[in-house]
This record gives sequence, C-alpha cells and structure tokens, in this order.
Amino acid sequence: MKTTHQVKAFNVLLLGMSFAGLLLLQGCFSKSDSNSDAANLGKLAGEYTATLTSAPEVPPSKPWLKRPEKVIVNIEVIEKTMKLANGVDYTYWTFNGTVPGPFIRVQEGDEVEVHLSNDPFNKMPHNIDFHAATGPGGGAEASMTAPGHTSVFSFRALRSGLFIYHCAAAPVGMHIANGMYGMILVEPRGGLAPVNKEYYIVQSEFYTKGANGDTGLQEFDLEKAIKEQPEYVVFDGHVGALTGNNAMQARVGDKVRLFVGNAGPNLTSSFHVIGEIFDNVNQEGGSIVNHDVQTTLIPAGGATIVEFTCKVPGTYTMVDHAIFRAFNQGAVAQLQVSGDENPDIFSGKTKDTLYFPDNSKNTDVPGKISQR
Ligand SMILES: [Cu+2]
Repeated sequence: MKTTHQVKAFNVLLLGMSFAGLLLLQGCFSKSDSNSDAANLGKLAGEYTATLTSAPEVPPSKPWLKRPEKVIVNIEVIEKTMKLANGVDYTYWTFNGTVPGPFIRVQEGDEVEVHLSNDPFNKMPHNIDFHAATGPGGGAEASMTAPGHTSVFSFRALRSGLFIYHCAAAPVGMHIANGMYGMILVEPRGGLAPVNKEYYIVQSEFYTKGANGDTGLQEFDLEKAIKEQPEYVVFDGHVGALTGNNAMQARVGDKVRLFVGNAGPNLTSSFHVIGEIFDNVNQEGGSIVNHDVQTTLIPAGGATIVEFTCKVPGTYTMVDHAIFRAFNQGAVAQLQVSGDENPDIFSGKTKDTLYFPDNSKNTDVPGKISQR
C-alpha cells in the first residue's frame, strides 16, 4: 500500500507531466501561430495570371505588395510521345506539354486559382494534387477533369516553401511515372534573397518494358514500377535534358540557386553537385537552412533548395549519388561555369610524371596471397 508521501509525490509527478504536456501543446500552437496563417487571409490586393516557365527556367520574382493577390494558373494536360533517350520514345502524360510541368512562382498568402484543362484528344481523366495546398487531396478531387473539360479550383498558399505538384488520378503511380509532375515555389513574405542564377530540376524514374537503351517506342511496365526497378532515372524528364548543349550556364562569382524536386515515383534522391559544396540547403524545401552540405536527401514527393557560389570555371556535374543511377541510368545534369581560373582555390593538374613502384615489395608468387 502506498504511503501518503508516495501518493503526494505521484500527484506532483502527474501535475508536472500534465504541465509539460500543456507546454508541448502550446509549443505546437505557437509554431503554427508564428507562421501567421491568419494574417495571410486578408483582403486580396488584386489579380494576375502567373508567368509559367519550362524546366530548367524559373520565372522571375514579382515585386512585393502589402497584401496577397489572386494568381491564375492555366495548365493544360497533353498526352504526347517524346524522346526519353537517344532512339527511345515514350508516350508521356504532361502538364503543358513538358516534363516536368511548368514552374509556378507565387507569394505566401496568395490565392492560387488553378484552371486545369484536359485536351479533348486525350484518352484519360487527369487532375492535380498540390503539396502546397491545405485541403482534401491537395485539390485532386476538385480538379478531376475528363478529356475535353476544364476544372477550376483555388487554394490559399498558407505556407512558404518549395512544393511538388502531381497528377493523382488512378492509378496514381502510373500518372506520375508517365511525367505528370512539376513544382510550385511559395516565396516567404519579403521574398528570397537575390541570386545571379536560378534553375528548376526534377528527378524522376521511368519504367519501360524494354531494357535501358532498347530503341523504339517503349511502354510503361507496371511490374518494374511495383518492384522499384526503373530502367531510367533522369533529371527533367529525358536523358540528356541538362547535359552538353542543354547544360545550365553560370559565370565565376555567380550565386546559383537550384530548385530541385524529386517526383519519384519510388526512389529517394541523394542529390550532389560534383565539385561544389552547398552554402545553403533548405532541407526538404522547408524553412530549416543547413550549411556546408555535400549531398542532400530529397524524398519522393519532396523538394529542396540548394545554393552555392561558383568560384572556379569548368563543367560541374550533378548526380543522384546513388551512383549507378547517374552513370548507368541517366541521372546526370551539368552546369557550365565560365570565367577566369582561380588557382588559389583549385590548381588543376600541376604535374604528371612516370611512376616506378618498388618491385622488392611485389610478393605475387603463384599460390601465395599477396601482402600488398
Ligand atoms: Cu494524370
């Protein structure tokens, strides 16, 4: 039987635990309050139609007004055959005819009014799920659109960050695997710090019936998708979309900001720029900023913003550092940096001489395990 002293101590403990719980709850609420959702829901200042860009281009930032605005976003779903790799065609399902779909740039608090049109020649119904939206399905049900129809719905961009959008019509995985995704940036109040270059990159996988490199029109392979065994892992929808003549450009001294998404549908990306260290990484596209990062994880259905400064000229290769995806499946992009050499930071090769190893250490005798 408990003594009075033990009961009192137990009661104090309970009281303490409830108080701690209350503090935790308050912590959650105060974080929510600090995001000032309510403050963003004031009267709209006006209305405009969003400027949309195809990857890797990013629309410019709009000057800040005191109050949010209504932003009209026009998107058309087009099913079309395009080149997936050299000699390999694929019937993509697209937003606005490109993979990824257009980059949308709005400001925190804006009302985003989406007009989703489904081309009358398409075979499938489609919709759009915005990860930036607060509401059922991110707008998927509200935007379900049959071929030859246009749906309109709106959401309030309550939270700033970089968000994926994608088609969520059944079977969802197939619509994503066929190219129906893109990104929306909700700029925080006051905007992002100015930089010299901004680019838009989305990683995704393609599951084709034929093996990697098999030519001709390739069909989607559901079994490979379920087993998470893609034939292609690419940036911006196609092998070579951002390499060679399509490489992104910058100059020595430029601050570069990459808006990087991962549409999946299955794999997590280990995003890395060979020869650069990220000054800043907005982890998962949210508000936590990390510094001095070599490789950052991007979950399927997630995004990140990375920034770095170009200090040495040359070609910088971007990869998913799950490295066979890069060099065997296509997950490679390039940034070409032009400008003056900077030998104080990077010398390049300064010497190449002949090398003669010390043969006395060579213990390669048949039947004997080498000690080297
Ligand atoms: Cu779709």
